[in-house]
Amino acid sequence: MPACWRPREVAMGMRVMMGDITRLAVDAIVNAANTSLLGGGGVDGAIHRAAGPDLVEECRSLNGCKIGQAKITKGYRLPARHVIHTVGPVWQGGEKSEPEMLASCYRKSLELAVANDCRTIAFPAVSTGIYRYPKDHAARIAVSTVADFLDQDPTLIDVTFVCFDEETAALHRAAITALRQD
Ligand code: AR6
Repeated sequence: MPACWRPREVAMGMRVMMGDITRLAVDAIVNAANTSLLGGGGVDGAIHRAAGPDLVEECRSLNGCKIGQAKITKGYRLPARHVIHTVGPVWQGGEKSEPEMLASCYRKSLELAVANDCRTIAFPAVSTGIYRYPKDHAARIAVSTVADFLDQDPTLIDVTFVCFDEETAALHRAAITALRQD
């Protein structure tokens, strides 16, 4: 495992790592996509670049994806077997169902992972980049939604939050710690 991948916290089947999600050899990585599913910037751009052009070809056949939903493809040149594309909400102040939509992204991605026999899944911090969702709120939603899911479905054994910056990693670790203290 490259030195940049530093496991920081393991609790309830969840761990936090710093690093580039395109490097992870897990059953499924999650992409923070847009409704077209045809690529973009941020982690979406990185995933498409690493997977190669066959990924966008398969994505074309999916007819897009609604906010809060998820669709699955193969991983092509990625070390991950699958990519689960989910579309997070654009932050508009928090009164436009953004929390519910963000939670739905995590839940639907996990449901799709289980339905496709994926036992290891890695998430980026959906919506917290170009879509401007406040990082602390998003981390709490991510962690609590995944924890609720794992409580109900122990078949999905390993969930990794792959954070691109130390602040995001610290927020995920803090959210996991807070959950343990409940
Ligand atoms: N590995 C892990 N995390 C990453 C990586 C990477 N390689 N690259 C960026 N991040 P963003 P969004 C982090 O903007 O806010 C695209 O154009 C990043 O630091 O990728 O959901 C889509 O097509 C941040 O913490 O996604 C949509 O149009 C997190 O990933 C739009 O951006 C999410 O940032 C989606 O915006």
